[in-house]
Amino acid sequence: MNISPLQAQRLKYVPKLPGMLRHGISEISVKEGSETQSVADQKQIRKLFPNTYGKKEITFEKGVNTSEARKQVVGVILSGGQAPGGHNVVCGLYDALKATNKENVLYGFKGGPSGLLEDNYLIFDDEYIDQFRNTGGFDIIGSGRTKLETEEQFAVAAEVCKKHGITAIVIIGGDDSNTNAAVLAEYFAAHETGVQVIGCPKTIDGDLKNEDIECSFGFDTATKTYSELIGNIERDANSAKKYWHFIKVMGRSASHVALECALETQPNICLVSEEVAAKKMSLAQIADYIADSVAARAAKGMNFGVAIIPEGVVEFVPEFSALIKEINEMLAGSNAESFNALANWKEKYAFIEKGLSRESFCVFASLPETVQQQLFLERDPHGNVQVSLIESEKLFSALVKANLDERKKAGTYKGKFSAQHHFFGYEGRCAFPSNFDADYCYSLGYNAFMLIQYGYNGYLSKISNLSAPAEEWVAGGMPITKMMNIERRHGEDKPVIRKALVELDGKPFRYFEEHRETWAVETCYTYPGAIQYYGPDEVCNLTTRTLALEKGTM
Ligand code: FBP
Repeated sequence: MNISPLQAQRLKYVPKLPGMLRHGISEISVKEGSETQSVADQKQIRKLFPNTYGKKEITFEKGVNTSEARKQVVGVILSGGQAPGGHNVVCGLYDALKATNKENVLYGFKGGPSGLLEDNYLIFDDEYIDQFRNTGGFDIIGSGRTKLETEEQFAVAAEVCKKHGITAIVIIGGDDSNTNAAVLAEYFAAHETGVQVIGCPKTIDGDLKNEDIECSFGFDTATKTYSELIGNIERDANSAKKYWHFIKVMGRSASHVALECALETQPNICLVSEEVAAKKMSLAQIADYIADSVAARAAKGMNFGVAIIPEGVVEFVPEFSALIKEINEMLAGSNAESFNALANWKEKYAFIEKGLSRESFCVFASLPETVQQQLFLERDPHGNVQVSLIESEKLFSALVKANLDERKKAGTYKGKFSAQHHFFGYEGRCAFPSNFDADYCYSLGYNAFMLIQYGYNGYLSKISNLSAPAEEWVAGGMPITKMMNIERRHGEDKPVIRKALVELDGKPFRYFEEHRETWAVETCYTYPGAIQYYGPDEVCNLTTRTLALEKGTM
């Protein structure tokens, strides 16, 4: 096979399990804790999940394995965006399943949840799975974004499970996919199918976390990959001393990725969307804030810098989200056709001016023309503006330039401003998992099988105490309903796992807040370098700063 030397070495890496799962399958016993309640809206959630609500949290420990000895046929699905370590979840699941009983079978449904609905699968064996150990990507079975959410889909899923004698489904996904896992688990229980559902917390965005889930897998590797690149750019900036780099990093909604990268690299600026929303900052205020740093550094002779922009920030700017809402309404139904039929941008611009309120048109008019046009390019299947396609790194650098031009006219700024733009997203989602993600993911998968073996349904595989060495990690499970509340989605009240945004009174943000004024003016860059897989513990078994700060180990 044609593989790189690093991949050849990584295939041999033996992921570390929590101490309590290291004794061999026959010595893993379960300890039940107390019954659980959903984080909010207990009455409604209980009503919606009569069969799976209120179950007990559980922990595994050394003892006699008392689980029922029955043949297990498990199906696994990778759902949503790629995150480093997904292959190891599958490997851990497979190894625990085979270690329990050689006759057990693992199905992999291909291309995401649609693989289950279309009965499109492969059956894992040693030879196939061994090629994917400790590698990045989801190509072992592929992933997809089909949502498993309707009764019709659940009925098809039940049929497919029945056909293959499947006893459990493991869904590896983010908050939405695990919400759907909980609904599917309830459906299977209500219809007495005998099929269990277990979820595993995935997403590079880091927004699937709560008091039970310390972090989602993939966040560690993705942020380390982006931080390496940002550190390299910082060093380039500090060498050439002639560019301001505007770097957008992934994270559809929450700013955990941007914040973690800032903690790792100490850039001059990092926007945090949650703060922008809390302070109701306008585009002009944000531009002014960045321009202050540019001007202060220029006054010290430093016409260079680095600014990190979270992918989702524009949606958190109140005036911008109001503009998007108006555009969506303006182009609803057949209006989109009339708009598209207009001959040129000048005519379109006049149409837009007529259709928007005065406030929104002012915001629109202040945008660079490329960004204005991006608002009308591709629309999502519901006809809405796709905010992720807006090049916010270019938007902010253009607004900063305009701000600096004004300062120049007023004689308050004499520097030079030349910008470079970058977007780091897909670069990090399929990197070779760091040792942390390789170990964490393998443990999540191994643990998911123990939950299946002990008969749990509607649980999330939970590994905690993650800032300690793997030996001290704690393995167990938590009912997904515990993480749910009711939120308004598409005009309806829906039970969903609460998304974790950056907490402005949390330790990671507070640390950033304490240092950012200095970082904005001085050059305090730190250069994390590439992820290390071999070598001293302090470089190859590092957790994220976010986790270290949250757990008080930094
Ligand atoms: P998940 O929430 O499914 O893990 O995906 C997150 C993410 O990587 C975001 O950071 C990004 O905005 C989005 O996926 C990109 O999606 P796509 O892969 O469909 O372009």
